[in-house]
Amino acid sequence: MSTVNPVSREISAKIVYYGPGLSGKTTSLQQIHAGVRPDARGQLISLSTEGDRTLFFDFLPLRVEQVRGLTLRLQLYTVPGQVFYDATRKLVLNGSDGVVFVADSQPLAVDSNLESMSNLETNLSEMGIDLAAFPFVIQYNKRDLPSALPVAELRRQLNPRAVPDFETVASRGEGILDALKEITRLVVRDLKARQPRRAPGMSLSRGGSELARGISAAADAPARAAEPPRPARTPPPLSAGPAARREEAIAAAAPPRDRGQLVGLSFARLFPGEGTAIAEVELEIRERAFGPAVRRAAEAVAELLAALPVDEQAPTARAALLGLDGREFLRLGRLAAKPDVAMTEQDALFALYVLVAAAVKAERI
Ligand SMILES: Nc1nc2c(ncn2[C@@H]2O[C@H](COP(=O)(O)OP(=O)(O)OP(=O)(O)O)[C@@H](O)[C@H]2O)c(=O)[nH]1
Ligand SMILES: [Mg+2]
Repeated sequence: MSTVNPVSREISAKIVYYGPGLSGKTTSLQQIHAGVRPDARGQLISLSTEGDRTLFFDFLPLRVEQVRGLTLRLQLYTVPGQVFYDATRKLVLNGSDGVVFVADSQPLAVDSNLESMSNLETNLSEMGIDLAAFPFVIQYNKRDLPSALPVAELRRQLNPRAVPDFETVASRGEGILDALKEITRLVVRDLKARQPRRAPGMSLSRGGSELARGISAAADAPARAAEPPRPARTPPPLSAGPAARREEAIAAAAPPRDRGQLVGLSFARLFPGEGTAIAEVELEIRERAFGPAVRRAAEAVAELLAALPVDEQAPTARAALLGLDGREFLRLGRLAAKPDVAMTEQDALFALYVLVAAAVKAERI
């Protein structure tokens, strides 16, 4: 799901490369990685591959400078194309802002292209998204192969809505950046279209209308794509620790009655009935017990990751899948190992922030 950070003036959006097995999704990301200036891209991370096959996903962060001082951060993901990895595809698709469908042009891939396209529609609709109204482009890949079907035939099969489509040879990088530029354009246009005229309650003293659009788009985004019906599975409980301590923490986080508005302010209220660990961390911070606060937050994040419904075992991989910033996740781990005497209020607030971010993201899965 897209987010906007008005302080750093950054918009962040997630684009997913979808399509049948062996169609060229991973190769597309590799070519983007190779074709983009090093200062504009992060590391290409491929999680759990077996030979050529993606078992989990690939991830490539990009930073695109935009006009008027706005920076667009793109997170590109691939899904595993093989039919039996549908649960992973759903997880990767969650919160996406646009999709690039990579079709295989070979005649033997006709059925798997169609199956994958229908699987995409189904998975998006389960998340409350109509593909017809979603930023979407198609790559007809492997155009270099002599057996490649005519583009008109592929269009008839896969592109009845006439979305932007591209002939690509991913293995040589041909057409890949054009497809990426187009999906980026559609994603940004979609963000703008969904923003109200004014960002309510926002003081935009710096006057950037582009930023206003971005902020209000961010405010609006969850209402559209990312409010998928909550699965039956209840989110991981954020609770542990002695019951008395929990009650105390919950009481402290309770809505203020006749106190000042800010007294009792708590992120725990984002998770009615579940934000116990958050309330505990906040209580530790209020009591200036920064070491226990950091450790409690790290422990709660670990519980949250452990409860994710994925096969992947490595915590960093789970954190990446959840959408946590890898550097922040690692920093939390380092902080938790620091001796109490060296722990600062900033450390504890940072730990609280990572925990809240993780809990918000986990709720969306
Ligand atoms: N000839 C040709 N081969 C390609 C092209 N694009 C990718 N390939 C080859 O097709 C094979 C599969 O490519 P991948 O990018 O791994 O496919 P994928 O879509 O990620 O596959 P899964 O991870 O299983 O879903 C590799 O051997 C690539 O080198 C292309 O445009 N032309
Ligand atoms: Mg792959």
